[in-house]
This record gives sequence, structure tokens and C-alpha cells, in this order.
Amino acid sequence: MCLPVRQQVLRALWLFAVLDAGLLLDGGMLYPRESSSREVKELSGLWVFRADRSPNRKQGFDEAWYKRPLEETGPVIDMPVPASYNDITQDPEIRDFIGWVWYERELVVPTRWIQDESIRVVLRVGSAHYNSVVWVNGVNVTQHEGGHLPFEAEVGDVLRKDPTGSCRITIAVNNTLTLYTLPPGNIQYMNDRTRYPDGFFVQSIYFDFFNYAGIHRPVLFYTTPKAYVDDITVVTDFSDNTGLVSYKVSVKGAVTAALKVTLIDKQGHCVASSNGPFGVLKVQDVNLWWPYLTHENPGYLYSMEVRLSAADERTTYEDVYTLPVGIRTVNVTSTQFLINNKPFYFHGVNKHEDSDIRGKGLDWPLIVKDFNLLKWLGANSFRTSHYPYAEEILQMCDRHGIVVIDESPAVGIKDIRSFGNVSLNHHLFVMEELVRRDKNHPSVVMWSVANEPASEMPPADYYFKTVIKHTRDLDPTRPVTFVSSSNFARDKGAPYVDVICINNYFSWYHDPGHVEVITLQLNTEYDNWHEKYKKPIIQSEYGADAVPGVHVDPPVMFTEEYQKVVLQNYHKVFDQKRAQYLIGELIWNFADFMTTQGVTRVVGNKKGIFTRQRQPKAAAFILKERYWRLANETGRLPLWTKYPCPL
Ligand code: GCB
Repeated sequence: MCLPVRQQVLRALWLFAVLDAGLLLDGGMLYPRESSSREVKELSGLWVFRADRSPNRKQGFDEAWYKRPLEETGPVIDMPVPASYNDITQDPEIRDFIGWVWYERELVVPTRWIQDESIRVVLRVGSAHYNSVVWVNGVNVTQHEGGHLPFEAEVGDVLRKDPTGSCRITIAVNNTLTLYTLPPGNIQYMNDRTRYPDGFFVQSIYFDFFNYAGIHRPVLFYTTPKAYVDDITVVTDFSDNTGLVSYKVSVKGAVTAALKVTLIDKQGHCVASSNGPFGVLKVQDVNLWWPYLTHENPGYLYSMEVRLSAADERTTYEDVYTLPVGIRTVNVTSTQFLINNKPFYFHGVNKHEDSDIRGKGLDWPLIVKDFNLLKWLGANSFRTSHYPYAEEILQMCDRHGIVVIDESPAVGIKDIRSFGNVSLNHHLFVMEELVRRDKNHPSVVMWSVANEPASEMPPADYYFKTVIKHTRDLDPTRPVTFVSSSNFARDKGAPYVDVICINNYFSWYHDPGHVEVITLQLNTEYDNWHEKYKKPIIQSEYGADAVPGVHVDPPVMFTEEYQKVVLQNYHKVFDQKRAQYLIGELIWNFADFMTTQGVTRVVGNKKGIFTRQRQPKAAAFILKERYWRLANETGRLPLWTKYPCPL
């Protein structure tokens, strides 16, 4: 649908009015970027660490460990940040630890941050799993619930109490999950003293990945002037060859401020500019943001420079923040997913943030390797199963044109008590945190509010209707889905979503060993759902475990041959249905990943097409051939000439 420019501008202004309605959160969460007015000081590296092994895990709070250097209150060990703590030591108690762990880092901050009161100093944690309490020099500056999203606190006043600039950051993190957290979990005490020692407990989780814990993403200081750009929202559109960037800037710390907004292209040319806190930038001869393998120049990003000037009785402030902006549209019909009004077929993967030693810790070599593998594979997309991934990963997606289905941490909502108001309010809050963080990424094309909840339970209907509606109100520009595995669950969620996301494991969890049933069962399932709801379908998970290096032919389960043949049977049906209403296929999983120990897992889940060390199994080559073929069929270009597939 191509509206005239004027109508599109009005639509954008209406959107901004809607976006602010009924928010639970106050303030923005812009990614910290250096500029002429902002400094960033990363605190990655070695921190000191202690797990609170006291029976009730409360010794640290009772003895106020945050008041003095951690090494004065007991033994400490080195701990890298960012990283999960679980696999760093040789101690099984640390690997499986549940409860509070304490991190500490001492440093000296630049004198001018202390002396210059017009500088605002913010401490930001990219993510820490799950509950965090933060102190600076013994003063509690913030706390946060939730393991996958950033939080921050203004700490200038605390730092200024010590003119030497010395600074001790203490972060206590607790990985205990309850029926009301996202994801939910439950602690069970085993009270049979003939079988378990005193105080023995286990944490039950209802999701299939290791509950890695610790400080998973960078901790850093950043500065802004006292009057600063607090948040920016952009919504993009285009009409013929004119791009439209509707923007809204929120300012804090000044009653009045002048704002200049400039859009700059890759060559450094200013292509549009405007003044004021909201407006629409018009870009002639626009370079749209296109997904990888659909255009010769995918992932085109403009830079939107926001320049604020303000003054109070004492001084003047200038703040500069530059946001990467990709101009693109997303729409859904009953049979298609449209990016820039062109049908887009997701041929991609599901991932996890997971690797040897680091667990869920952000790791640049791993991130870059994974993007190289995605491109090698010819994958154009992934789902952030089953929680929001690091902002740094989404920035890579923006730049490389990898399309993202952005999933909340609502995985494994299986207990009826997790559908009450406490959980619902928390879920709404988390959706706000997620949309606030990721709303400006062009790569993010859809929100997934949950994975495989027990939505067949009676209270789930109101629960999901509310979460989906809230998400749509927060962001009317992107479709919303939830991912389901059982037919019952799907039937409950499907009326509310824009796209039906189906997980199934035919010939694995059902009819194990019988790959011959896949095509019949998949066809029946698709036709039923599409006929009933007239919505496009994504195969959001399918796959089979393969222990690398295990071979049997004719294939049997857990071999590389079996994984291949499962995929090939699914692909037959995908090829029939993608001509109709199937809009994507995402393999489970990109790479093997760690899980809790159990009788169905051989040192983790082995459904990866790559090993955990990112080496290809036989299935990776099947998928690579397929994805490059799909890219050539569905891409807008003669891809063979532009993208020589490394087959
Ligand atoms: C699923 C889940 C995913 C599991 C996968 C499996 O349906 O969404 O988290 O890892 O199945 O391998 O069982």
C-alpha cells in the first residue's frame, strides 16, 4: 500500500500520539554512544566475585558486603565480565549455584566528571541474570528484575561525595526464578531426610536451555550533559522514491531546548534536516533498508544526528546523539510478509546466546563468527529464541540486513499460577522494556511475546489477549506473534496474532524414527491452520538432534544422517506451501547449546546444524544449498552474478 506523502506524515504523527499512551516506563534507554558531548568508559575485564553459599543465601545482605571491599568480608575469586559465572571455575557448586552472587570492581573516574557538575554520569548494565542490586561506594543506586535487558542509574551525586574520584561498584545478582519471573521457574525443597541432606533444593525450569547467570553484557559508565537527549523514536516509510523518517525526541534536564535533527547518508552528505522535538524528514532518492540477499546493497543505514542546545542560569548545554536509521516498511497480508512492499520469505535460524566457557556472556569473536556463518549459510533472518539478545547483535543485524523476530523472555509459562496479575503486569512491563530498547532497529520486523506458553489454560486467554494488545499499542508499526507448539495452545493464541508461528518436531517427539509421516502430518497441520485463521504461517522451529560424528545409514535418530533426512522431508512441504501462505522456515537450532542435565540431552541439546564450537554438521550443507537456492528464487536480483554462492 503506497499512501501519498502527506497522508503518511499524518499517519506518523498519529502513531507517536498512540505510542505514549498508557506507558508503565518513564524515560528512554538509548544505546550508549560516544559523541562530542558524551563519553563512554567500559568496565569489561576482571571483577572480583564471591557466591553467597550461606544456607539462606542472605549472608551478604545481613553483613552488608557492599559497604566494604569484598575481599575484606571473605574469600574472593577473579571473574570476567561479561560472562556467565557457571563454567568459569572447576567448582560444580559454582556451575549449578542458585542464589546471590557478588561482583565488585574498583576504579578511579576522570576528575572532570567529579568537578564539573554539568556532567551527568550514568552507570549502565547491559544485562545481568536475573535480579540485580547495584551499589556505588556502598550507596544503593538501583535494582532491576529481568535477565536480558539493560538498566541504568545516575551516579554523579554519589561519586561527587568522594573528591578523589575513587569508585567501588558492587553488583549482587540472583538467578532464582519464581512462578512470577520471566522466564518462570520454581524452587523445590526436598524434605525427605532419608533421601536428601538438610536444606537440599532444586530449581525446576520449564525451558530447554541452561539457566546461565551472572553479568552477561557490558557494564559501563557514560556521560551526558545535564540537559540531554533522553530518547528518540523513529518510524519510517516511503512513497515512490521519497523516504520518510518521522521522529520524536524526548529531552530531560531542560525546560526548553532547541533541537536540530539532521539525516546523513553513508557518503556523509546531509539529506534532510529539521528543527524541534518531532517532525518528518523527507529523503529524496532514498536508499531503502533491504534484507541480506534481497538487494545488492543490503542493510543501508543513514545516521540521524540529534543536536540539543539548552541553557540555564549558570551555563549552556549542548548534547549530540547519533542514531543509525534504516528506512523500510513492514506489512502482513493473509498470505504474505512484506518488507518495502515486496514479499519476504524468512529462510533462517533460531539461535541462543550460548558458547563454551562464556555461557551467555557477550563475546565479540563469537558474534562475528556467527554472522559469518549466517552469511555462509545464506540465512536472511533469525528469531531471538527465547529472550532478547544483546543490542550489539541487533546492531550487526541492522548493518548486515539480517531480519529479526524479537522474542521476549516469556519462555516456559506452564504453571497456572504464572497467569495471574503479578505475572501479567510483569510481562507488560518487560514488553515495554523490550520495545523501548529495540524499537529503532530496522532489522526487527516482528515482536514475539512468548514461546510455547500453556495457552490452553483458562486464564491464558485474557493474559495473552492483554499482552498482545499492549505490545501492539506500544508499537503499531510491527506485527506481533507468539510461538506455539501444541494445537490446543495455537488455537487459543491464533485469533490475536498477526502471523502464526508453528513449532513441531514430527518424527522426533512424535512418531520417533518415522520420517515417512512428516509430509502428511505437516501438510494437514498447515492447511488446517490457514483455513481456520487466514493468516500467514512461519515454521518457527523444526529439527532433530544429531550427535556430531555419529553416522548410521539407513538413518537412525541422533545421527547426522537422520537430522538430514528430517530436514529434507520438511523441505518438501515447505516448497509446496511457500507458494501459498508459508512465509518462512527457521531451523531449530543454529548451533548445539547447553541445557540442564537430563535423560533426553547428551551434554546439551544437539539439534544444532553447527556444533557448539561452530563447526558444520552434514545438515548445515543441506540447508546452505537450500537457502542459497531460495535466495536466488525469491531475491530481487540476479543473485548468482552478485552473490556467488560458495557451494
Ligand atoms: C521446543 C522449544 C525449544 C527446545 C526444542 C527442543 O519446542 O521451543 O526451546 O529446545 O523444542 O529441542 O526440544
